[in-house]
Amino acid sequence: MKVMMTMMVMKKRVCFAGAAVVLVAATVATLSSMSANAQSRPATAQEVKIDNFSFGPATLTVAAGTTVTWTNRDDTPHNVVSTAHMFKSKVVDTDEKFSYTFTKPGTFPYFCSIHPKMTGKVVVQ
Ligand SMILES: [Cu+2]
Repeated sequence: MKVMMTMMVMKKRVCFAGAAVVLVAATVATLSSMSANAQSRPATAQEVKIDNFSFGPATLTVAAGTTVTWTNRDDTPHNVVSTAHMFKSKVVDTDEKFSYTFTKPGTFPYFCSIHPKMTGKVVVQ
């Protein structure tokens, strides 16, 4: 009788371990299909953070049709001005945003006209 009980307990453990493996495998499969989707579908929104008197990332590469949003995380007001006069934000205060949608391919440099040493560019593919 004692042996039977031990066997049952062992069976339960094996069963539980098996279920755990299936669960982990299913999770991994879901996660990898999710990241595959993210890679095959180009993002339609991208962000540039303004902090410590710089644009990050300084060069942002996006697909045509992407809306880029600049968010000022600095405690100083900045703006976002296209070198080629394609767009110009108003003064963007702390935690404020400015967005622009890039429709055609090319390289679009911009700067902050309040602090002209702050530069960045968006590469549209
Ligand atoms: Cu600035």
